[in-house]
Amino acid sequence: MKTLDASFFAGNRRAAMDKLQGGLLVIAGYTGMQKSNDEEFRFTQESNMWYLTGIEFPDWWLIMDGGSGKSWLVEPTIDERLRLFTESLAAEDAKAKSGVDTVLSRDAAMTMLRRLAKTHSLVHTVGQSPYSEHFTFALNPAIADMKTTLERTFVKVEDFRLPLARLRAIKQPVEIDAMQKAIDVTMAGLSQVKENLQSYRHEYDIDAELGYAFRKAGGTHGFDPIVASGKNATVAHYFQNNAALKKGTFVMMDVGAKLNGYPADLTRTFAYGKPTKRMASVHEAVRIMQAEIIELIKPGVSLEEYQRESDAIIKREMIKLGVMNGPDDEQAFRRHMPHALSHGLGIDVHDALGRPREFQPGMVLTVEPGVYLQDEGIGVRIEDDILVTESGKKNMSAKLSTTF
Ligand SMILES: [Mn+2]
Repeated sequence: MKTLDASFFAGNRRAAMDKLQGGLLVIAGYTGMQKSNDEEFRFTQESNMWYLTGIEFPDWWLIMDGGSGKSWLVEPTIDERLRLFTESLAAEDAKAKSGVDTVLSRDAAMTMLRRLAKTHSLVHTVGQSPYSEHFTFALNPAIADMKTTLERTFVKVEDFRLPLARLRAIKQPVEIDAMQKAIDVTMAGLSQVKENLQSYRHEYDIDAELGYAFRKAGGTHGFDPIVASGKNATVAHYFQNNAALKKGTFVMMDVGAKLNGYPADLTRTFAYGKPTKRMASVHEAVRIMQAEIIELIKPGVSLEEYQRESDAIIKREMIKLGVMNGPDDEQAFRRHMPHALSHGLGIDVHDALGRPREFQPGMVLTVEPGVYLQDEGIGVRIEDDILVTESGKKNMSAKLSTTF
């Protein structure tokens, strides 16, 4: 089986070179970020940098010249004392991992960029996410620092995020295999939780069970897990996972193992103790809408049509539940389903699809409708990961029952 080795990253660089049409691309990997005092967050690489190099250490750069077809890695300057304290990546290992055969120092890279600027007025880079102004957290400074550096050296700097997103949106077989593995591990963890559910006493018992299952399989959590019981499940992104479980409530788990660079993203809502009739009908409504929405997905269907038809399905079920006054009751609709129905899935849990007009084979997206009844303390969400195929779609998590 083909693996995510140097040939994968080299192939990704070749595909990016084609899109560069003789142009230059210079991108910075992320820098390490402070967690507290002298402690650092566990490092996660910027996804485009990972896609093109596989490097998972901070402060590396990649330079690609579409003219010559050549790539260079740039290693960070790390003094010998620091090297004794912190794991770092040797140049030889960086070459083996990425398939890039030249590693430059920062100084040599700056000299080369100034030389390239004599023949190229334009350089491409990976800029900030277009939504980043809405984020409530600090951004990784490496991206802005690189842009500043390039603006000092070149006449014009253009963002190459969209062409890369379009490449990344169409998954290669080797990526689909990696994603299926992460999904399989996540399904196994959630099945285990379902089997043991009545023996747990707290949300954190479930959190621990899932974390154990993911680590034992060689993975990690792909994102902070959500284990939300009772009314906690009416908050879309609950994260405390500490509450005691109460009989006769739902517990909703939105989790994903990450292995080999690719995370799963699955949600199931199980009953702790015996659910009320009302809870059962809310759960059934979400199951029905989710199954119907998945059936809408196939190549050529526009995302606009998908959204419109999905909204109609969700509204129909909400009206049946008596939580919307009619199909035009947008306020109730948004209150009871405040998050996105679907998102791309890839190296990023919320992976850009590159603003496509329609579904294309190779895209992987989540389908995750929910109904959140804040006044009744009931929250239900069900999420599967769907691969768009030539003939329609494949539900990659179909083996995990959606029942409570
Ligand atoms: Mn999701």
